[in-house]
Amino acid sequence: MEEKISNIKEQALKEIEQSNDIKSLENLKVKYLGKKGELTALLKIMGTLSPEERPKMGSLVNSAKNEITEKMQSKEEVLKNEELAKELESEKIDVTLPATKQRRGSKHPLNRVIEEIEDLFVSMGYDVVSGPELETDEYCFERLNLPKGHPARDMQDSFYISPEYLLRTQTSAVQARAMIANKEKTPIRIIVPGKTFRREDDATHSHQFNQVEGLVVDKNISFADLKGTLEIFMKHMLGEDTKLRFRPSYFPFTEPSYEVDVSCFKCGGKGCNLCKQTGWIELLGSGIVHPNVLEMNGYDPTIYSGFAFGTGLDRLAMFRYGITDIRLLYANDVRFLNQFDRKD
Ligand code: 2NL
Repeated sequence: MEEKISNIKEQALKEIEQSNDIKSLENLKVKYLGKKGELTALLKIMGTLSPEERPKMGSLVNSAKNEITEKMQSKEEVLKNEELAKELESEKIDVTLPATKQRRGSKHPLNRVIEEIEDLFVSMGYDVVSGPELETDEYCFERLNLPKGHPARDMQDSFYISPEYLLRTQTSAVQARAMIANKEKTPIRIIVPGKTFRREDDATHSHQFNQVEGLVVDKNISFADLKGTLEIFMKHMLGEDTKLRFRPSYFPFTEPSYEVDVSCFKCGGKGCNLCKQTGWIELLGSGIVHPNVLEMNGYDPTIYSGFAFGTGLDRLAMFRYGITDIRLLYANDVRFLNQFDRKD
């Protein structure tokens, strides 16, 4: 019996020592200490021993049991630590590795140009105003000195959705609204960027395009104000060396009217393929607000005067960034757009 206890104990200690995971340790616990375990079996046959032998054997079994339990506990601790170490190892991160680069969107060149223009004009005391894209005939034409039957209405074939409503052909309608809304007739200094629509669709014309128009109405506004403002505008967008040229033109809402050319930013005015050897690029329309327009929108033309201008943002963006094909602005090709990576 004594030897049997000793054998079981030695065998148990050996197996515990050799076990290398918690699961097999659990199995050993059942095998040796469980209800049907080997030591428990020995305790059960105590009754068959002589009364003298019983206490001795009892104490031997118990101490074997204690020794095995203790060994098991310490082994369990060792295994648990090993498993924890493995887990930590697998979760290890190298904080010195370079971060994976996060791809960010880039701002569309048209939006960049719009924001740049807004910042410039706001810095000069202008408000940025917007209005409906679906306009009434009244605000788009009538109030801008384009009565029904006026030949200039044919110049811009428009998208009418009813006899009264159309998609605005120019943002001027918003400016007429601003004049009407200004009951106190305080000075007006606004720019209106926005989408405009015309019924044409070919290689150089899109049915939808972006425009920015400016309007200043106050007492004593003269051509000098228009000239100075457009000079600041164009130099800011295209470089300090930019020169301006005012050519007489016709718009129904201004008198006199001017088309404004800028010196070619590519050749500096010498003549190249971009400016078709002329040294100039046509970029803006402008003029002194027609007295009829002032009057129709609530301003006495004997007291007030104003200037206005308009330009296509697409062309401006193309010149600003050296883009040669207007379709790139609307193709949403990321290879193109990523070149305008955000710096802000
Ligand atoms: C162009 C020409 C222009 C205006 C727009 C305007 C607006 C009011 C009164 C008078 Cl409310 N004028 N706007 C004036 C001259 C030219 O735009 O080529 N745009 C792309």
